[in-house]
Amino acid sequence: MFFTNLKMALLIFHLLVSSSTASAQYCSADISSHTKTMCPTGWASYNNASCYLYVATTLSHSEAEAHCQSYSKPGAPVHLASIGSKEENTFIRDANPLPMVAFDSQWIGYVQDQQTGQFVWTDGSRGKYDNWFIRQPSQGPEEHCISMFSLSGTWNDDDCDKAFKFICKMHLRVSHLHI
Ligand SMILES: [Ca+2]
Repeated sequence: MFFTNLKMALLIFHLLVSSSTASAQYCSADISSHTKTMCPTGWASYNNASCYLYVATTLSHSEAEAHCQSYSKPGAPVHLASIGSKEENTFIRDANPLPMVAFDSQWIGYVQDQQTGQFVWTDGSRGKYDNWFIRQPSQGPEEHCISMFSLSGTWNDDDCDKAFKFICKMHLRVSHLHI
């Protein structure tokens, strides 16, 4: 009886410690850019500034964007991945844990505004970096959403209704702007 109670007490203690550790991690990620930031389990971390989730489910571009947004937390918005530099593009390509085949495509958060013809990021990023595959963007009549070829990391404009795997990106350092 004593040992059963002891086991139970240890289990409760373990649960309490685990849950307080988990909240502490989210806290440091959400409220300060000065402490070490943390990505949720299963997300790849880049420069303590952003986290990426590779989703194997295939969805249209707008469904994929909505799915990514559903992971947002206060101070840590999530969208389809924006890519601001060659270094970030290479990181995203190389960190991909999903099985890859040639010309396997994944949605990223780049779309062509059909009013202006300009390419814009769904998370509002204003970077000018791009990494088009040869002869892209081909700007076919239905090609307004951008995917990344998994193996090369190059980009292609494609039909937004196609179902592709996709990459979500969580921004960790925007929270201090809203405090
Ligand atoms: Ca194309």
